[in-house]
Amino acid sequence: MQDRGLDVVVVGAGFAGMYALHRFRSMGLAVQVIEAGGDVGGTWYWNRYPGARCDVESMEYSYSFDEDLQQEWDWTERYAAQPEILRYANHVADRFDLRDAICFDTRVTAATLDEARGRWVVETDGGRTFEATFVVMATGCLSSAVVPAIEGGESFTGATYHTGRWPHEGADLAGKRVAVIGTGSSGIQAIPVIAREAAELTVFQRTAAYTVPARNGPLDPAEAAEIKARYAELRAANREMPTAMGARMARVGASALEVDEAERRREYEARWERGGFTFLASFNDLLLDERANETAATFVREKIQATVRDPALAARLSPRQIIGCKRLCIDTGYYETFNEPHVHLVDLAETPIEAITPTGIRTTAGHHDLDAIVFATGFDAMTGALLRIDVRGRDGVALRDEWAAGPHTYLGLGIAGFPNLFTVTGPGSPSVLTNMIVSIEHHVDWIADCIDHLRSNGLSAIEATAEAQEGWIEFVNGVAGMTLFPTCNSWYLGANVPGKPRVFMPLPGFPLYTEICRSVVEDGYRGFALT
Ligand code: NA7
Repeated sequence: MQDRGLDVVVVGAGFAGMYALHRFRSMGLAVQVIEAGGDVGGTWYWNRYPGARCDVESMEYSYSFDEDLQQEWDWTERYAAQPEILRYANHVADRFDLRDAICFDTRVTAATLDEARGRWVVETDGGRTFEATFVVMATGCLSSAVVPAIEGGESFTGATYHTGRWPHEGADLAGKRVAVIGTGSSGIQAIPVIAREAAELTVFQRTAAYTVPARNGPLDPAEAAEIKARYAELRAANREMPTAMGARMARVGASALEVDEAERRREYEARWERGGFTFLASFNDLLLDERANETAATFVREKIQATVRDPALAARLSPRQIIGCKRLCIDTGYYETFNEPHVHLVDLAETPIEAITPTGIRTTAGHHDLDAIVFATGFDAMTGALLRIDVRGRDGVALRDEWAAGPHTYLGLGIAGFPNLFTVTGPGSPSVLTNMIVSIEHHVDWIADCIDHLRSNGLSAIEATAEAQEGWIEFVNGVAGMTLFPTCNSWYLGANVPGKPRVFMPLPGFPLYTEICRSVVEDGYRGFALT
């Protein structure tokens, strides 16, 4: 079966795909969304692990495009848990009647440009094919789960789970001997919750992560009302923040090295007590200057030592890398969990995993008998979901080949050789370094305005030029190189996936980026060829 009369195919029905559908449809375009999951929600559809929660505050992690929507929805907690965010996604789908344009349980396998006809042919695993003028990849930055290849991985006879593909019916871990491999955001959220039900919990840590208390709790209705009363103003202020969030706790212009030790401590302590990402906004040079960064890192290590009773265990849990270089984690009771007698830490730097066996995990120090293994091992970030699709542009060139040495885009929106194909929050844009929903809305609006521009000027195609693309990559590398981000083995760099090219993928700094996108349009889509 083939659907031919479409203007746009959108791949993915997460927050990006849902807004794209709504926005494009309200312009009168014929849109089809294709989604691998059984319903809307994207990352919040898949990540159902115990403790799953957004690390951006709920009043900020929500759409701003519709005033009535943002006024009518009431969040219950300061940080929304996965079920509540999924309810929100469903509410949006119902409210804007999105479902009838979404083809669920269907994975896009290929997207091929038919150059002669100026159409994209999109193939799916269900055998259905779609044809459209534009393809918008709303495939998510963290949607391609990675289970590491460990010897004997298939031999384990107990239950295995990945946090990013958690079973809908849940996992019964009560009274079980459970391993969690991985201590990124997912592991750090899941570990305290799993510890409450497991008989024994063993955490396998490759790199200790920095985590700051969430101080989650019921959302104060007075605070929510106060935010809603001036929502537009707050959203606008957030768009002026480097990470597109946290304007309410901004501190502008102070270097950690300009103030004395006592003032630094007061600032860190206040933000530690408030909880959340705002800790990294204590001073403006924490991700620019190693000495400044070390003051914040030392503060957190001291907190770990004060929380974890066994000093040797506290030392193993203490990270050494730059704080904020990997995404800062936000936790509820993470370090405290390690004071429980049934919770154990295996430091893989000291005793690496040798193999998974039918009954557990063997390290160089011995065997751990297990009933269940939870992989909290992350994602093939930013490019994984895109490259799983066989995307072919001009002359049949495969995106997989084009990106063999790392992703090349212009603005994280367009790719030379792939006309009329857009990436939402693609590599080369701020994306994962920001509040994702703000970046998503910005990209969808930019793409919508672009399509509108083409239509109203009788143009049929837009394509990034190779020169603009090369210049953009240099620019992104240059900006990233001025920060401390490239100094550690993060998934921003692709370092967590063996064999993946090490390229720093997101662009730090949301306001500068949006300003560039605006000026590109103002200059008649500078760097794009319009035909
Ligand atoms: P992350 O942040 O990529 O964390 C994955 C964790 O798994 C991290 O601690 C990794 O250690 C560890 N890992 C990965 N592979 C292995 C192997 N082979 N052996 C042992 N340990 C391993 O993913 P999350 O799901 O926690 O979070 C992703 C994002 O979702 C997060 O940043 C938020 O934006 C939401 P490593 O640090 O690589 O040494």
